[in-house]
Amino acid sequence: MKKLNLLTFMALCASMVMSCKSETPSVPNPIKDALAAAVANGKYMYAMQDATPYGHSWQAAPEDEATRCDVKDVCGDMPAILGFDLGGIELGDAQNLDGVSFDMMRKWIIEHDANGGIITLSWHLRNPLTGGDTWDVSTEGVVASILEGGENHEKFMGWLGKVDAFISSLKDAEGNQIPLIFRPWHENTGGWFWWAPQLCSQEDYKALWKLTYDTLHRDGMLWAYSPSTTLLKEEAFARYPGDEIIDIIGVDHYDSYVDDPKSSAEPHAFFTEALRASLEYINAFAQEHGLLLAVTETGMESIPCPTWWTEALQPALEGLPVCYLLTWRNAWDRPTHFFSPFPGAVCEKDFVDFYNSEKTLFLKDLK
Ligand code: BMA
Repeated sequence: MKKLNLLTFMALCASMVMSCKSETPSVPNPIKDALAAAVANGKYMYAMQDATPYGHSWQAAPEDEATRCDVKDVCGDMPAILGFDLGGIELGDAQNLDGVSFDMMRKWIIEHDANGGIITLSWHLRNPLTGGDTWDVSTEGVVASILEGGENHEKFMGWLGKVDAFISSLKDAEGNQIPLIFRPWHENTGGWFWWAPQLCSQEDYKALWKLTYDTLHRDGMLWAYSPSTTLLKEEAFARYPGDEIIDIIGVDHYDSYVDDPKSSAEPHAFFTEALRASLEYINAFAQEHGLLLAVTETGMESIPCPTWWTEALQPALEGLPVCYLLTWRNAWDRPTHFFSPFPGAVCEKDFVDFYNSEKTLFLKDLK
């Protein structure tokens, strides 16, 4: 992270607006400043998951010199934030669960940081108790088994060690640690990951966060808590790990509308209203706890609506201090599994309008 000077300058004002996380003297944090500056200026950054390893019907080869990206092919600019996933690193795999080489991931992270961009990492790790995947919810007590005293504690500490080694290897040209947003244990209010509420107690879930933070935290790292969408706000906050750990709070909220968008005058009203309602109560919590607010995951699979970006997504964020929004990956090998535009997508023109909107920040805006 090197070239955030413009936004960093404005962050001085932003830091006065935001309430402080704690009484302790704050450690300089360029990405926190840049995100706060975006909010202070009424803007939000655009983030995309797996924007560089592949896109709709293409995959990068290790020998590719230039970095390609579906979104760049549409609007001529890179996302401000790139999201990558560490799932698979825990076992020492060379590629993550979606076939992304960790060596290539490191290369893109270093390049994006050098260009002034920001990185966020998620972790769809395997189930340490059953050996199944991250969606294996067949057994209770997985989290309890990896906490101190649990039968899988040593094993899990080894897994955290692999993550620690990867993060440590993210250095810029001057040898400085590249700052990043880490977003583990996400969608914890849903029932689909092994850290789901039906499989672990609130105390164990919070202890998992503390163990992860105590093991991996270093200066410049921001921690994001992102429950999946729920209209029960008590559920979203019951497992909140604490202000001493969390910097960013958000929600993973998708538009699952599947019918012909032309069949109704306002086909996405439900999504827009529901996302907005979630963001409103999360924002109240964020203000109370001195946190940044984000839409940590969103999108509409296959984006059949030509105006989804400007008419479904943007109105949900209007007037709220959202610092970034992330749309999910465009799988190269699943033609309908995409959440971001590519040349030829029906929402292509609308995405350019989204790009040109005075609210959005892409990579060139951070320079
Ligand atoms: C999900 C899907 C999966 C993928 C996982 C982790 O939402 O995209 O295909 O393996 O995310 O990236």
